[in-house]
Order: sequence, then structure tokens, then C-alpha cells
Amino acid sequence: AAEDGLSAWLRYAPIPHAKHYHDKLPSAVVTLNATEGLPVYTAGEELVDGINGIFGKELSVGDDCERDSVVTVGTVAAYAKNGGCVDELPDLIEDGYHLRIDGGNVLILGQNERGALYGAFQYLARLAQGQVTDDTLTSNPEVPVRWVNQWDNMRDGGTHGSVERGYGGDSIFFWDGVVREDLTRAGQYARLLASIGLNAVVVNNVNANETILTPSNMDGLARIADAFRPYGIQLGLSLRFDSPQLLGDLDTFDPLDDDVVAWWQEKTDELYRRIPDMAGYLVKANSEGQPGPLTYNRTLAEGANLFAHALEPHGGIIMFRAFVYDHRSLDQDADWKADRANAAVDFFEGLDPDFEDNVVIQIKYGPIDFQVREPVSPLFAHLRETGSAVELQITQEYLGQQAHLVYLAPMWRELLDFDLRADGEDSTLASIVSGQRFNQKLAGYAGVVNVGHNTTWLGSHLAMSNLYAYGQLAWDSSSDPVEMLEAWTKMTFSHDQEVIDVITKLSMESWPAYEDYTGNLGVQTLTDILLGHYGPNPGSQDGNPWGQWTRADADSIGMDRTVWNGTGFAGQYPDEVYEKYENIETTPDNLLLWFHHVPYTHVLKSNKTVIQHFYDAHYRGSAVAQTFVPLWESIRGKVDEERYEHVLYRLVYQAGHSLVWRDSVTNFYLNKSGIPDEAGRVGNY
Ligand code: GCW
Repeated sequence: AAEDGLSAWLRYAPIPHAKHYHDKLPSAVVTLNATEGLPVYTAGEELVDGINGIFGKELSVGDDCERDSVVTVGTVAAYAKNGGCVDELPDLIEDGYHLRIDGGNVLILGQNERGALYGAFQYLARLAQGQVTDDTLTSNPEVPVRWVNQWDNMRDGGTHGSVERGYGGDSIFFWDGVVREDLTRAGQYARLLASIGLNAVVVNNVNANETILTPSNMDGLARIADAFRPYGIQLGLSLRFDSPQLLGDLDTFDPLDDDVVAWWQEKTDELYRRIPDMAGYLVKANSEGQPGPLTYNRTLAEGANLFAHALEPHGGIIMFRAFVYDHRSLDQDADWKADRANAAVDFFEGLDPDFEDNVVIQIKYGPIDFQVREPVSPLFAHLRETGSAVELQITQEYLGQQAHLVYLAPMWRELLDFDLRADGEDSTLASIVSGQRFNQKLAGYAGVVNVGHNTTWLGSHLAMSNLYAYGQLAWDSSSDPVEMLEAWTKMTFSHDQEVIDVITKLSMESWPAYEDYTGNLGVQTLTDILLGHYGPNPGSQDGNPWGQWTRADADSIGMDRTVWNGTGFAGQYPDEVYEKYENIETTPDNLLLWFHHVPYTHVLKSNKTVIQHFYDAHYRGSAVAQTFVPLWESIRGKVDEERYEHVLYRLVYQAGHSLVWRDSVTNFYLNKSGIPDEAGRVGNY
């Protein structure tokens, strides 16, 4: 049964009335120009396994595509070479595919090998959901960059490989400072990611260790790349900026120093000798104590271009993170205008034209740090020549660490649909990170996933819907949260309508409930800032240099980010958005405390006071969490026992912990403000 966790939505479990479909399915699979270890070959294997698992029908493997009742899979080029012709040649871009289902005759063509595999997974996903109908479709990815980041440590204090902000066990890649011998899990992970259209994994933590570049670790990385390759997943690497000094024998890591430039070129060449299809690099510089170009008074662009130049001859790209801020320079008491949220735009202002073509700026969705509610980062509206990628977090660092169910697709949907109104024109986040709004070639998505070695990958079965949804959105940003959930549930758990309805209800209610019982009105997730970002601790937000402040005192709360009186952050947005947030009247309630500092008695658009909203929301959200348990119990027997119990355990925990959240947060503000709850609940539980 542990298998059920490992194969996630790729279980290929038998569907109801499987036999009934046999004569509508192919009887043989033909792969065109397949080489073992490459995606087209893998596609053939998946088709055989999938159709066998879902329908109990065994396909023969042949090479005669003229026969009837055959599923043919390959690249467009291989198909044309074999004399095949499609009536209209599909218009495919890189990684795209064409799928034609005509009863048992199925044609799956990819623009490249990876596309062919994506097409095979798409066909299988339909079958696994019981859709055995004729169709013809062409699907192209919206963006080229569909990456996953893993914050895996090679060595962390002790000896093994932990995962920073990972809640599913130890690293699947590293152990004791080196790459694991057994990389079975790396291959299984690549399979899952390929099935949802993702194309690269950065395997090590952005807080990188220079020893990733020792010759033996580079050999190890090549083995990881070998495990990924059958699935078309490319390997990416996080780098530590001062490696030339720490690992090489240089006395500088100045990005403009000739020896430093040569050192990075040599390392990059060595990597590409081992991994010719390496995707590229990811760099976190000058942030949270990480080294970077600012040490030498070089710009962030000069820092990014150092890697861009080294990668360019190999066709690699550099994802350069915009998460740049100095946690040591923020002083809350001294300065009303100090604001970590300003950092990204401040640091990147003016650099847009300076980045090389193979640089992508990777920007967290909000200006602070993966909070339960943040406005979209204004930096997305500033980069016009340089492409950007939005960084989403699948691992639920501030969102319950997989001990709480929080389905994130509705939040991502809102963020992607948000219109930044750049130059007064339609500028949704989705249109910017697709490269379409500003006409950029390289752009896309980076998801911090942080799976681990346990058999559920993320530590919770239900949390896997977030990974599934992330892949779907990166492929097609218009994907609908409910539809994704239903498809995922059918493939992961059951076709039973009650199971689908229950999981959909739980999941769709989970983010609003979590926001209600953790942090309201844009005040952020009121978690413990200093200790692991888990559990309630509103007091810990303030009085430290981390800058996730609420500025709560006895009378008032919120960050004044206006231009006229506050930190000026609102002014980083294009005019229409700036005006909306600058003005308290037009700021939506759910971001009020993000942009304004108000008395607890301030009356919201909902006609409640801020403090009463806090109280009510915490009671409402935690009450919703209580309903998750009986809802789940209502499908006992319809889900296998092991997964049923695993999920139940977590939902019971969440229900209890939501009460802890409710009581901690409401009591904290009762004590601070002295304003009682109108309903008389707070302090009297
Ligand atoms: O959210 C914070 C995390 C850090 C992380 C950092 C980052 C890898 O708490 O653990 O470091 O962001 O994104 O760089």
C-alpha cells in the first residue's frame, strides 16, 4: 500500500467496468525511433503499464504502425521520416504534443521526445479518469520555464541530507554530504513531474553549499541527471556565490575578476561534459546572509551575468532570485519607513536592461515570503526586457507544513489573475510570466516543492494535489482549481462521486479557513517567525529584524505602506494599482493591514471593526476545520484503509490545532487592545 503514496496520481488503478472498454483501446504500442533511457521509450513503457493497470489489457509492443488498433508514439520528425502523415501537420512549439484518438487507433506526436511523453501521459490521464472517447487535440506549454526547486541540503549540521522547509523526510538526492547511491526515488520523482508537464528540477538548496562542485559530487549529479533523463526532466543546480574562494583557491569572488570568471567557466564546462542537457543554475545572492556581488560593489546584474556568460555556450539559463533583502539592516523601532517589502524593487530598479538574454528573474509571488495572503509582487511590472518567473511554494512553510490541509490552487488562481495594469493596460500576472505581456522569450514558473524520502512524498496524501495543480498551471495558467482537483482525486483515490465531492469540498474550503484562523486582513500568517514558522505566535512578528512586521500596539495595527505617510511600497505599483492601495477607501478588506495602519476600531467595508473581524474570522475558520473530520469520516470504506487513516489523523490534528490558533491569536489581541469580543467568546472558552 505504500506504493499508493509513491505513485501518487499515477497509480493506474483499475477503473469501474474496465473490461467493457477493451475493444475501444489499442492492442499494440509502436514507438518511433525509441532509445532506451529517452522519453519516447519511456512513453511506450508507460502506455503498456497504464493500459494494463487501468483496464487489465495487455498491449503488444511492435514496430508496424500500419496495423489497426495501434497507439503510435514519437516525435513529429520521426513520424514524418517513417512516412507517416497527419492531415494537417500540428503546429507545435518546444515540448508541445499532438494527440489523436480514433477508437483503438491513437497517434501521439511530440515536437520533441519530451512532448511525446507528455502526450502519452495526457492520453493515460484521460483513460485513468474513464474518458475513452475520440478526440483530436494539440497542446503547447504556455511557458518554457516549468521548474521545480528542492531545498535539499547535502549535509546539515549532522551528517545526512535534510530538506530545508521540507516536511516529507530526508533528501531523496543527498546523504552524508554526497549524492545517494540509490537514486530510485529520483527517477520516480521525475516520472511524477513529467506527467504534469514540468521540465527541470534544481536539486539542492538555494542556501547552497560549495561542495556541490567537487569532482565526485559532480559525478553524483550526473547520476541524478541520468535518473531524470528517461522522463525528459533536466537537472538544475543552486550555486553559492563565493565558491571560487571557498572551493577554489582564489582570494576573491568578485564577479568581474578574470580569475573568478575563468573559474566559473571551467566548472560550468566540467558540469556540461558530464551532463550535456543540464538546464542551468539558480542563484540566491546577497540575501539572508548569502554571499553575492554587492560585497564588491558590483550590481546584481553583474552577478547574474557572470553565470549567464558561463552557461551561454551550453544553452543553459540562469534563474536569478529577486528574494534579495538584508535582514540585518531592518530596524523597526528606528524607522517608520523601513520595509522589507520594498527590497526587491529597490535592489532591481534600473537593472532591467543589463541582464543577459539567458537570465530569468525568479520572483516570489508576494513581496515578503509565501504568506497566506500577499499582494502580487510589484517587481513583475518593472522587468520589461528581462523575463521573469513566479516562485510558488508547494511545500507549506507558512501554510501548515502539510499537517494542515491547505489546497493552494485557489490562491494561485487569484494571484495569476491579478491585473497589475502596467502602462494602464491589461497585465495579469499570468500574462507577464508567460512572457506574452512584455514579449519575452524566457519566462515561467518555479515551484518550491521539497518532497522527501517518505512514501507520501510531501508528508500528506492530500497535499499532493498542490503539486499536481502546480504542474497544470505552469502548462496552462487558465486551469481551474476545481477541475484539477476532480481529475486528481479520480486518479489518486477513486471515481466514486462521494469521494470526489468530499475531497473537493474539504480542499476548496481549506485556504479560506486557514486564512481565517491564522492571519486576517492581510496581516500575514501570524506564525512563529523565529521558531520554524509553525504554530501561532503573533507577538513574534514584531521587534526583530526579519521585517514581517504587523506594528501592533495597544490601539492600532498594520503596516502603513502608503506613499503619503508610510513606507512608500504602494508607490512601486503601476498607477492604477498604486492609487487603489494608497487609498484606504479602495483597498480591499483582505489587504487592509498590509497597506494601512489603523485603530482596532476601524470599520471595514463589511461594517465590522478590525478587532471584531479578527475574533469572528478565527471562530469561523476553526469551526470550518472541525467539519473536515466528519466529512472525511463520511467516506470511510470508500478509500483504502491505510490512506484513509493517514488523512484522518492529520485532519483530526488540524481541527485541534485550529482551536489553538484561534485561542492564541484572539487572546493575544484581546490582551493587547483590551477590546472585548462582542459575542463574549474570547477569554471565556
Ligand atoms: O521563506 C524563507 C525560508 C528560508 C528560505 C528563504 C528563501 C531557503 O524561511 O528557509 O531559504 O525563504 O526563499 O531563500
